[in-house]
Parts: sequence; C-alpha cells; structure tokens
Amino acid sequence: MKDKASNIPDLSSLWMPFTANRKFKQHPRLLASAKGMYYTDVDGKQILDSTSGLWCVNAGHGRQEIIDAISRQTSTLDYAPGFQMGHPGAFQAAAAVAAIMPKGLDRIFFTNSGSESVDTALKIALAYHRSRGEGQRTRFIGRERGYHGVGFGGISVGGITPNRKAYSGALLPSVDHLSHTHDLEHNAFSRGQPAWGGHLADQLEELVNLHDASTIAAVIVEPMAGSAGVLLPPKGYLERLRAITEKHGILLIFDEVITAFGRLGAATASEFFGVTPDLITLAKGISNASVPCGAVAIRREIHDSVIDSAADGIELFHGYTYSGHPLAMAAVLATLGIYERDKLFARAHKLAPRFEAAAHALRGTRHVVDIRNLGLVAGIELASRPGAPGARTAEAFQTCFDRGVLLRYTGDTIAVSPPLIIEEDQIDQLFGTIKSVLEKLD
Ligand code: PXG
Repeated sequence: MKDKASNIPDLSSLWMPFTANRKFKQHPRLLASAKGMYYTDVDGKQILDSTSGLWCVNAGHGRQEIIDAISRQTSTLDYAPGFQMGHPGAFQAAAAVAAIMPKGLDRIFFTNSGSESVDTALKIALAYHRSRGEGQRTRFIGRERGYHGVGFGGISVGGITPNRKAYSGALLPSVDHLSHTHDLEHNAFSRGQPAWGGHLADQLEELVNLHDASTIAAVIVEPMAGSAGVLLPPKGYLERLRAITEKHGILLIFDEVITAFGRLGAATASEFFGVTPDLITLAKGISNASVPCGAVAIRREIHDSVIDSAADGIELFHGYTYSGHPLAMAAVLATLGIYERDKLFARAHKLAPRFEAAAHALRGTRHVVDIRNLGLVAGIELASRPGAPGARTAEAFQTCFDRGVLLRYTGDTIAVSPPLIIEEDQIDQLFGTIKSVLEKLD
C-alpha cells in the first residue's frame, strides 16, 4: 500500500456540499476510480457502492457505451447553444425520454440537475395557469420532510428543516405543506407500501378549503421520499392526492429525481404505482450521472396551452445555457439504450423480493426500530442514541466504509439504493456487513 498522506491533496480550498467539512478534512474519504458495483479509494481499497453514488448511477459505474458516446460527442460537437438554436441529439434524447414516461407526458424540458428540474416544473405550473387566464393560482403545496433540491423554489416547497432554516426569511411566499406520512407506531417493519395512512392525503382537501382552489397552482411530492429517510406512500395515498388535485384543477407534480429510471423496478414511480401526475421531475439516472443532466416531463396539454396562448416570439422565459448540452444528450441516449437492452428495470423488479427479504432479515438486529423497502431501496431506522440523534448512523456509515461498503444515512436512518446490476451475493455482503457493524455499535 502506498503512503496514505501522498494520496491526499491539500483540502483547504474546497467548501464541500452537504458535508461536515471540518470533520471530513480530519478524516478524508477520497475515491479514485469506479467500475461496475465498486469504487476504489485513493489507497486502493475496493468499496461496494450500495448507494449508486447518490442514487444516480443506476446502470453501474464506467459503462463503456456511455464513455464511448460522450467521447464521440465531445470530439464532434462539444457545445451548441440551446436558445434559438438546436442540435439533433437534444431532440432525439427528448423523444427517448418521452417514450418511457407515462402516457400523455411526452413533452420534455432539459435542465442540468434535480434542483433545476424542480424550479422548472414550478415555473411551468405558473405559466400554465396564467396561459388559461388563471394567473391567480400561485400557491404551491409541498409536504413535510420532502426534498426537492436546493433552489429557492425547492427549499420552499421542501420540508427538511435544516435546509430551510438559514434562508427562512427569503422563501417563496405562498407555500403550504401536507404532513409527512411516516408513522412507526402503525407501520414499523411494513414490507413495501404501508397499510396505514392513505387518509393523510385528505389533508389536501383541508388546505384547499383554507386557501381556496383558485389560489393553488400545484402540489409537489416525491412519490417515495428518499433523502428524508426512505418514506413510502401508504396504500391509497397517491391515488387520493391525484383525485383531489384533479377535482380542483390543481396540477400534481411528482418529483422522481431518485425514483425514475428503474429504482422501483419500473421506468417511473408513476408507472409503478399506477398514478399519473401532470409533471414529472427527473435527473440522476437519466444520464447514469455520467454528465450532469435533468429534465421535466410535461403533460402535452400543459405544453400546448403555454405554447399556443403566447404571443409571437418566446413562449416560456426560462432555460439554461446547458439545457440539452450535447454531452448530456449523448449520455442520456446511451444510458437509456443500456436500460432497454439489459432490461435493467425488469431486473430490479425481479430482484426486489430478494432484496426485501435480505433487508428485513435485519429485524431484531441491535438498535433497529424499523425497516422500510420498495424496489431496490431500503431504509433501516435505528433508535437514536440518547442525546445524540444521528450519531449511530454516522458511526455505522464510517465502519461500513472501512469494511468496504458505502451507505448513505440521514438522521437515524441508513439508506441503501444500489445500482440495478447488483448481484445476489453482493446483496448478502451489503446487509451482512450492516448487521455485523450494528451488533457491535453502542
Ligand atoms: N428532488 C429529489 C427528490 C432529490 O432526491 C433533488 C430533487 C435535487 O437534485 P440535485 O441534482 O439538484 O441534487 C434530489 C436530490 C441522499 C441524497 O443521499 C439525495 C439527493 C441528493 C444528494 C443526496 O439522500 N437527492
């Protein structure tokens, strides 16, 4: 093994995102390369990627077809303006994304990230209502514990307190929130969707009563909340949200930044749950994270209303320098090609019962108070260490990393969401490592 210190550059200039900077810089974890299911760190240690990076490398690392597509693209057309100009790849990628969205959502707007997709979807909702003479519909309804990225729109409709606190005086003005659906008393150790809690969607009727439907533009929720600790929709919940929004002419936005592209064993959570929203936000797995990319899939009538009602000229005053970037578009096309050729969504679906069984085998393990799962996602909630919430998961994360397994954690919940190519023995390694680490944790 090489001298450890020599593999680590000066760390001081970089202000790291969502990181305990001081602690990290004392004990850095630096990754050097990745292939398939594994990272290799700067010391040459192999680490099983149980989190698909940050829920994004759904087809596994270092896919040759994606590498080839990106390198071909960069040597042919490195960049093309997307405003009043185009290039074929953007139109092809939009058609390829539209082809796997729920029926009717076949208009695609490209962004570079999930946060941008959320802001884009919120703006399109406003533009749509305005285009129909309902410009007074400006209110958004989000949900407690929702994560919709870090733009001002996203943190306003989001419900993760620390993400809002420092900016609380500058959030969007007209926002309200539904309660979250997490309930250990009724639903602990549910396999898949919990039975209790569908009625929580009826709160939306109360908010509609309070604010009046004529002021509400859209409801935005993650069909399955990932970042807040793998919170599943109770049975019937999403269906009720759909029925209530439809009844009142309110748009329903599903934030599928982590659920789309096979995570639940289908192209989208909308398809998996059989509930079709009006807009879907996408990112992450859309390009297998090889080039930053995001998108919004939009119901055709919404698109048509905005486009057709505008005066001559630009119809929607919104877009990014890198919307439809040629490298991202090449990556999207290659990624969707892999998903289709290797039938990775069906693979995830088939593997899900095995994954569920392995996750729930942790029941009875020290500290474990709940296990939640769906598709290739599992959340393992631990009892808080008295006076130190989140300390156990932080220690479990570090020890598992030292033993060659990468996890995510949020609060007292460990989250795993492996690439859809994971093998059965790797599922055993993943949950086996978690079990042995938890058994020794104080
Ligand atoms: N919406 C949802 C539902 C997300 O999960 C975003 C929007 C924002 O995407 P960008 O690309 O702007 O980061 C996300 C991002 C985690 C974790 O471990 C989750 C995300 C990002 C980083 C870590 O839970 N989700």
